[in-house]
Amino acid sequence: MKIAIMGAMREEIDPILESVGTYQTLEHAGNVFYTCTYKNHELVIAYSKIGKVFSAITASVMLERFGAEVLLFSGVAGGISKELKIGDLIMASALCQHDVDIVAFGHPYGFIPEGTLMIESDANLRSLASEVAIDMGVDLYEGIIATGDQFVASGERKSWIQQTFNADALEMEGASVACVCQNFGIPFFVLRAISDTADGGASDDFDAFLKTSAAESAKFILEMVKRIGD
Ligand code: OS5
Repeated sequence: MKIAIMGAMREEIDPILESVGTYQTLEHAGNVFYTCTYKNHELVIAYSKIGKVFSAITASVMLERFGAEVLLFSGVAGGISKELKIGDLIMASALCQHDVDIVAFGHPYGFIPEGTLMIESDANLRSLASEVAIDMGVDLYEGIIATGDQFVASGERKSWIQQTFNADALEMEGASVACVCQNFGIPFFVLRAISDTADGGASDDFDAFLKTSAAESAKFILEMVKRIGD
């Protein structure tokens, strides 16, 4: 199967590239795409750069130009739920855009006409992930991930996102990638390991835990890849 694996930052895909062996590189549309064969699958791997616009470009290219049949996102997130500690893994049940605001026209926060407030990730990939978590002996949380073009480092903003969207974690790319996959009819899965708790100390924690948390997420995603199609 042709599988796309993407992250937003180089640090989020480096552990994947280090594990897959040899790969080819191809530059297109402002990104470098890494292709290889791994466990009988053809992989295309890339980091998009930060935010909704760059991640939508990368996801679109992976589906249109590289013909990916499934897309897995691996990276880090700010934790909202008190249950989530730094290093914990969360898979998105559904994703939304916390920075969409056309409430002046009577729409709820996050809603765009002809779109959906929440985009659900693929149920089969989520069940596979639950099995992988049991076999790896790791806790895997499932919940709503809220995406926006903001690095959230404020308790006030974090609470608003929690209350408005019932979100458990937040980041800057998941919902845009989900939107691309929904529109192309491609199954997708978003996994994030917590790097910070999106409040006053977020930037320091992010710097301290980006690499270790990204590695946790990457390791899990590669275990999933090994079992896709079994
Ligand atoms: O991709 C962005 C979203 N990621 C998830 C995340 C998050 N999102 C929102 N709020 C939080 N509290 C979050 N915690 C984790 C992580 C990433 C956040 S933006 C980090 C930007 C850090 C940075 N800025 N400049 N550089 C790094 C240096 C640099 C230089 C050259 C090329 C690339 C980076």
